[in-house]
Amino acid sequence: APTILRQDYTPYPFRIPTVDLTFDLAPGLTQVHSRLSVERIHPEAAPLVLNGEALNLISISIDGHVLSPEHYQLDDHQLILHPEKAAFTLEIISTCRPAENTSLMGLYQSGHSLFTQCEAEGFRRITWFADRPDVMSRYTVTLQADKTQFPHLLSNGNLLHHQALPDGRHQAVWEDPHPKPCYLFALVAGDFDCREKTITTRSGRQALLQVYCDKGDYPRTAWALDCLERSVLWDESRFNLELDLDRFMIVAARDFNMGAMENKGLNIFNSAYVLADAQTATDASFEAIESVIGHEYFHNWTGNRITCRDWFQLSLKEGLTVFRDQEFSADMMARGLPDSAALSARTVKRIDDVTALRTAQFPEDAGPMAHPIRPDSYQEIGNFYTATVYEKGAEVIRMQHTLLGEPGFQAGMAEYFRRHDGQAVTCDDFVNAMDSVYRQQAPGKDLAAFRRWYAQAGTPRVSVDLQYDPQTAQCVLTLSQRCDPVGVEKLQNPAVAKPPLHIPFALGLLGADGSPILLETDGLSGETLVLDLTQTTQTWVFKNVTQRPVPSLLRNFSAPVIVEYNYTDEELALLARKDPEPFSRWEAGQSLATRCLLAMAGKQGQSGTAKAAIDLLAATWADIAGDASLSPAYKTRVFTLPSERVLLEKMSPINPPALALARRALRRQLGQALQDTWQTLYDDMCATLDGQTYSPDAASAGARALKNCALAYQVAATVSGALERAERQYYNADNMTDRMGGLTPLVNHAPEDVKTRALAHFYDQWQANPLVIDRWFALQATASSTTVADVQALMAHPAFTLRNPNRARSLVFQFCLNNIQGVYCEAGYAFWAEQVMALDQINPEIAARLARAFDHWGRLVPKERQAIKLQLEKIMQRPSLSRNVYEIISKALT
Ligand code: DPP
Ligand code: ZN
Repeated sequence: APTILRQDYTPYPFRIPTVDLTFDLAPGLTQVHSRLSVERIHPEAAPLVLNGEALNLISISIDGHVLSPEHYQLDDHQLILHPEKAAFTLEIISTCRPAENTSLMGLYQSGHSLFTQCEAEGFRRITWFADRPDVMSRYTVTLQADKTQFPHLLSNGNLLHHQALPDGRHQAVWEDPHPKPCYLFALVAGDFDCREKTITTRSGRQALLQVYCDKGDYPRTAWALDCLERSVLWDESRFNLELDLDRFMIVAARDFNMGAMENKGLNIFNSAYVLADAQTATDASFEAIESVIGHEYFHNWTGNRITCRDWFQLSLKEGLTVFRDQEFSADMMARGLPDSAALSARTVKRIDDVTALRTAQFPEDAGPMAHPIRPDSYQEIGNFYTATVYEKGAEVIRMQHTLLGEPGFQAGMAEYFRRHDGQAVTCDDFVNAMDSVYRQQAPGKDLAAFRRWYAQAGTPRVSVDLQYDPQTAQCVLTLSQRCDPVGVEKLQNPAVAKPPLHIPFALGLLGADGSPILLETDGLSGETLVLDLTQTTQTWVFKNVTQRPVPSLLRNFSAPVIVEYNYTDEELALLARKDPEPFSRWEAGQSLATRCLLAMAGKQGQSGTAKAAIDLLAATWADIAGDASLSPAYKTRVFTLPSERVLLEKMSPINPPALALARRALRRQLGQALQDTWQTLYDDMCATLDGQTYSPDAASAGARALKNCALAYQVAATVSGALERAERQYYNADNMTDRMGGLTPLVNHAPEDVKTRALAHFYDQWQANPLVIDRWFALQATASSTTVADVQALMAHPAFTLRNPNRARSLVFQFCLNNIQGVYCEAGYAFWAEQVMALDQINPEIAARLARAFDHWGRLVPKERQAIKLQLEKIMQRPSLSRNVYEIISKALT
């Protein structure tokens, strides 16, 4: 497969100011009549190259004259014309086959409805076009279809008119006043329920907000519409950005590759991120829906009004928009709380975001697919919708926010819109706007070293040295950064020293009793300072430090780096009990737990090896449990041990089964050691929630989380009566969070008959709701006793299909990615390879995601490494691999 290079970018030689599309829609065969106005820019001789895939050509004409085949070249991917005029109208009539399109890119059928997905390169499956984000056009779209089968015909922008046609058909004409790249085109045809509300935007305009769903799902759309309205208000108040449309639609689709898609005015969503009510959705789902609805809405400005010049710039819109959705969720969680509680609520969100980064992005940055947030090359752009581009990209935006402060960052955003509204631009353009504000704020400083974050892959390490001199009352802090070569860098130039990055490093110092020490250095002073680490090694001297301090490092995770500092266990326990900065406080507890787990994993789960540290951890947790100033949500994060996937990154060589064993053993041990604590927490949380009707707000979600966390520890420790309590909670719950809170420990620990009865009851009750049945599959896929044979049996269940991405993810992905005890064996690896190859025939984007399950194979213990390598080679030998899977597997093998 050819490799596309960022440095090869050239502008498109034509403009296409208007696009006029007419669709005759039918699942079996759809006809598309495209009429483009085309204007040559330069150079004179450049041919007009249009992309097209899986299309059938009916006719091409220029200014009304039909072209005969000798006037164009056509192959499976391109249509090439050699127009003589400088401006002309090009008309292309073609057909495509939505019902046969299992890739879910382009126009496809889901249930009885038709949907499109065009980002990144799906539009070329609808009609021949310049399928690249820097060609922006005004769209007029005419949709024609059978009126009974497809009563709703939707596209971007405003509905111009709607009329009946002969033979039971009808027609809708939509016009989008905003020029857009074709990846933001969308159409939907189907029979839906719709919940709607008219709101008044800040400038006094009326806007219609609508959420469409399958018939019967209407009762589960209230939360989504509420989230959408709050997103509109939040973007006005925090970012000064107003909705620019008369109508904003969200449509839920059962079959969808991604989470959702920000098509202008017509967002199409995976139904998992739209539908929720107390009975069917967990607190986590409510929260995820809020975040994804916010994300797609915020793209309206960061992505749609200003879009990407080319796909290497993907993080321009994704990193920025993830940062914005993270801030939206944090603001929602902190809404109405007094300052200290608001800080704690925001920190819970920060902990979850950092955990997601460490779970998915740190491993990516250490593996064969490592790439900078602005990649330099790709074979298949679909493979670069990654945790690096999204989550690390958001961290890079957050660091700019930290460096400029909220007012400075908002000034930078305003400058970005002033310069580039309506354009397709680059990551450099964004940093230029921020840099212009930064230079004004801090004369002599600039973002030159900071820009390297866009160009370098790998997670930097910052090692910390702290020297204290009681005589002079001075504390000397030295920070040193390094970033080892990763991925392709290792092959190309393993010896190259990467230049240092600009790392905003927030820290504080605590006295032996945990009280904060005022930091004074270089004219700065405060209890938290953000140091500008821009060199390989830098030193700071803090004055008037009257006692040996304990450092609180990388507060609020001020940069996406790994900190190295030799804390004693007692120092970690002190920070976990006393650090006034809640993120570092949580981090210290996690570090202590990590020490216990790694020590135990080294000894096959034997806890004796880490007895002192485990006792200290338990004592610390007991204190935290009783700290009334901490919220239940925060405590739950403290009591959640680091996941296997986070821990794997800290082990060398990696031995996953040993880690899983250690984690189970430590959970059991903490369950036993803190029996009374769990009981108290469980009872307290039940009392807090007693008599309330279910609400997904952050405070009650936090109480449920802590209750279910306590219950899970009790069951893990086989405390007497705990299983029965879990069973009662499962059967009597009035909401899905508590139901899952009861069922999960049952599935993992209960005797076979209890477990089977509960699972059968669950299936019976929820079989009509696909999103709930996804939970049923996922729960079994991740249960510690589940084997490859069990998963194969579940795949034979009538409700299972690989064609629906959510269903494939709920069983196959969950098992391969999250069932460490089940999948790390020869049968597990063979199962994984089989599923990658099977999925590749159906849906290459989804297959390529599964293909990455063992990206870290090269760092595993030798026995596992060899077994996985065999499977990688087997996949590689497959003759008809998609470009998506080929890129992943070939990189894994180099
Ligand atoms: N729909 C995906 C997202 O919003 C890709 N743009 O991130
Ligand atoms: Zn996005």
